[in-house]
Amino acid sequence: MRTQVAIVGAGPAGLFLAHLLRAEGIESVVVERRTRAYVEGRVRAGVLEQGTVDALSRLGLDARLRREGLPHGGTRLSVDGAHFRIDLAELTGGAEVTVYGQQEVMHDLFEAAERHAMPIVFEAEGVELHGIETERPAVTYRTAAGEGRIACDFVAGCDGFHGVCRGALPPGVLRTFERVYPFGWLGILADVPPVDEELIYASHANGFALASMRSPTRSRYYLQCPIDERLEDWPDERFFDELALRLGPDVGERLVRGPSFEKSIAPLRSFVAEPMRHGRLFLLGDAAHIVPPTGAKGMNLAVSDALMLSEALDGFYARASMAGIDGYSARALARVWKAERFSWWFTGLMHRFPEASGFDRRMQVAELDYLRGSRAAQAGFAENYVGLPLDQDLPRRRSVGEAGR
Ligand code: RFL
Ligand code: PHB
Repeated sequence: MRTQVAIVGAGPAGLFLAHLLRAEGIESVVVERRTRAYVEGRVRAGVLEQGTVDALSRLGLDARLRREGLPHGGTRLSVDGAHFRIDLAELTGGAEVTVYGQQEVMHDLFEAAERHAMPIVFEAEGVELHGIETERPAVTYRTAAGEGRIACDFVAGCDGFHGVCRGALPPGVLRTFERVYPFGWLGILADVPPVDEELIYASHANGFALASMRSPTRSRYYLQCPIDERLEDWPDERFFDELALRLGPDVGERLVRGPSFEKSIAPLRSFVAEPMRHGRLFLLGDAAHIVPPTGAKGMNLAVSDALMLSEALDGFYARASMAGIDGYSARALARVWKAERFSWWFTGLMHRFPEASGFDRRMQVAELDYLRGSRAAQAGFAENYVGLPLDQDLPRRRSVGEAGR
């Protein structure tokens, strides 16, 4: 098989890239280790930045999102039960986020891929990259049908944190930066109406909690927990009791309880691998960087990487320009590091750290109080939360200072 771009991994980074390339008339083949049902079934992200929604619109893949997605013009923060709202739309000149699960995004991307007969090889084992330092790289794999080989011009490594592509860079090229947090998020899904119309991020002496949702009838709730916690120790009743406590009495008494149908613990990590390109191999999404989920940035970063790489490859194929390809890593990393900073900062502000002293807690509470009372601080939060533009020095909307004039 021969194509222009071989894409390893059919998560958000890989499938967005395949669709963006198709829109530019560039051929690709996607190679995925799992089945479509498995990839679509993974319960993960819930919040789409404006730029992610715009990308789906440009691809003509936003019909269901417009019907079922929940636009949020604000988000709530809670400190030991006292709440305040950050008006995202007002502070950013009209930007919003949209609550629409990663599962729904994946479903829409797979449906459209099927409609357009885009080639995706599922259940591909033993994926290996070859010749990434040459102009003729290749990807090989095994399926039940036998051995496969894709000869290509470029390889896009979209295979997530545990994939093989990052490891295909020669030793000594890659530098990695990492912070592992000493806690996890225990998350549940339940078919009960969400406790609030907007998300509530709660900082409590017992630890962090998040009240999120998937639809007007489906809630997604999270509790900070020790990383070695056992799911069996968290029956639904205990989960809801603790959630109500951390959200505080006003909100806690509105909480509708119901049986969870998904329960899992996710570790929290900040991680960046540099560079994001070597020779003819590019890294995108979780293959290159991980953020803790506190800022809801992970899937959105996968999409912005795909947008940047599709522009770079369009420059190569349409104008024989190497500029975008040579600039991809630095351009992507500039945005990645800012999202890393925001997610790290928001995680540090909201969570209970095992080694934290009384002084440290007072610092968190003081900063949250400052955020509650300062328009400037809220504007900085809002600008990051709705998503920075692809290139920050080229503003795509009114600057924060102009908002509300
Ligand atoms: P993915 O989604 O991990 O997809 C990688 C794909 O590659 C396949 N693969 C391979 N294929 C072939 N050969 C191999 N050797 C392979 N190895 C792996 C895998 O099967 C998979 O299909 O990476 P991608 O595309 O970079 O997308 C990243 C996002 O999925 C991730 O960042 C988000 O889910 C993170 N995240 C959130 N992001 C947001 O933007 N907003 C959120 O609200 C949000 N909440 C979350 C989250 C992640 C969470 N967990 C469980 C980690 C909440 C949670 C709890
Ligand atoms: C979610 O709904 O899964 C979600 C929402 C916001 C976050 C992280 C996860 O910051």
